Amino acid sequence: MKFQTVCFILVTTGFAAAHDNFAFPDGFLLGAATASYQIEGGWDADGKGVNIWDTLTHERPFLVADRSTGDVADDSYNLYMEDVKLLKNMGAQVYRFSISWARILPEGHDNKINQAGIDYYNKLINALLENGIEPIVSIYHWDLPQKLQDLGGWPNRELAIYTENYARVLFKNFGDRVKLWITFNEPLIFMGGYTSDKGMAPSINTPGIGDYLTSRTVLIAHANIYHMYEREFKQQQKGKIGITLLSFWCEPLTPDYTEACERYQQFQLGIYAHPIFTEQGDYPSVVIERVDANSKAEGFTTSRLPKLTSEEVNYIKGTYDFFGMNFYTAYVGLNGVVGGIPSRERDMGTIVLQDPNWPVSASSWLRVVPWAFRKQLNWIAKEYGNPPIFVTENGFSDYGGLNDTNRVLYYTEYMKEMLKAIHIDGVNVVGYTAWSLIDNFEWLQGYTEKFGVYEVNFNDPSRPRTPKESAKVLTEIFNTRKIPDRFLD
Ligand code: GBH
Repeated sequence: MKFQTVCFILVTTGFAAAHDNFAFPDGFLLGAATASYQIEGGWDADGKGVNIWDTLTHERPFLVADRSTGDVADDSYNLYMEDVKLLKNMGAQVYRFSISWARILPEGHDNKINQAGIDYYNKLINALLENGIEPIVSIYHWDLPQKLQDLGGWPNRELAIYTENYARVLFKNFGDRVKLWITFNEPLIFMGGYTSDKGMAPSINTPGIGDYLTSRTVLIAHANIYHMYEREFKQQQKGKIGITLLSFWCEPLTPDYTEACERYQQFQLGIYAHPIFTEQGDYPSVVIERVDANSKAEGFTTSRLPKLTSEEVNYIKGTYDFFGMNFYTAYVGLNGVVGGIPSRERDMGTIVLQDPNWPVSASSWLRVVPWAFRKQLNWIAKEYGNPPIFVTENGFSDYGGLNDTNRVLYYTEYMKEMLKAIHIDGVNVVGYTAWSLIDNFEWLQGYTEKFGVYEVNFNDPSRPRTPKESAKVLTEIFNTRKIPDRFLD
């Protein structure tokens, strides 16, 4: 009898503790995310300049799965109040959106400011704040002004200065109210715009060269913005600056391939995170060694990896207040040489595959692997000294429909793994914004892959937004600040 009572107490406290593990800590920020070109439309409205995605969709429509454009998209340029209402109804504390550079500076440079663009973002920011939602602003989410691409785009290191000047305009105009800033979204992906003439904008075929040139410009631009904010704004505005980096978990096919996955991490994440988030700074040594060696073997006199000077290494090191993390999926990794000569893939020397048993989404690259989220969070915490991590994107694609059960499962399972990383492993995760608030223009996949928790009818000129099942579940999670019991096993 006595024994039974003891057992009962142990079981119930164990149960309660397990459930507390699925609650969000005090101060943890919850919300949703979007990006300018994917939702705004108004591509030529009120003085906006042309950007590289306008150019790609207009001049090479065959690159987009459904030959669609972001000309109108969700029409958030006009319907932003609808978006604010959705966020408010969900109980979102934060909204992550990006600013269209060419809407603010039509030609990319700060000599000509488009007041209508400033007005648009002022209206959005003020509406968010009036509704108790804190803005998180991405300075750059892939829509480079065409005029800067005409100068070579990101491989041209002068862009590090132009970006600083653009960011200054944003801090001056919005920094009194915006306190969380992200310099870049996923440079790993947009540097891919310089690796193929069938890929992302600007869709230029200079693999193994244009991408590495881009990484240097982006690192210097990021540091320029961080230091400029410290010098000119931080004392008064008291905001925080981070960068958002994409990574995938790499699970070694067998323990023999642990090195292969480690290399994969350094080539995807380390290229950007090592210079910024480690004590040592600079590109990871494995990246430097392998690109240098391959360049030589390929007959290049100069390495394809443009080096950072020791001044630049010191200047870039430590330029962060938080680590923005986008996370979607995982791969299985092994040794192997793939990719053209030259290319980053070949330099990396790791092949990645997806396990056919992992559940699929509508996106070829995205399978559902919740446990990988916890592993990747731990990898980042360990490698970079447990920085504050803001999960700026996480989400699932399907082909549409309001009964999005698979998206609900994706969110609840991934959030549970994140909460284990927080409560059990001690990873310092401070916020989470779901990708995405609304269905939108999914880059080269156009409108064929849906990521929204609100459905948007793109055939209706008024672009009505309707909650999916996932919006309802996120609403419940945002309001109760825990994973509902029915999703706990
Ligand atoms: C994020 O990238 C982006 O930040 C966001 O804008 C995007 O909407 C979201 O994820 C969902 O993809 O078009 O077939 O060439 C995550 C990584 C980068 C994966 C682009 C898909 C393009 C595939 N994504 N990649 S394709």
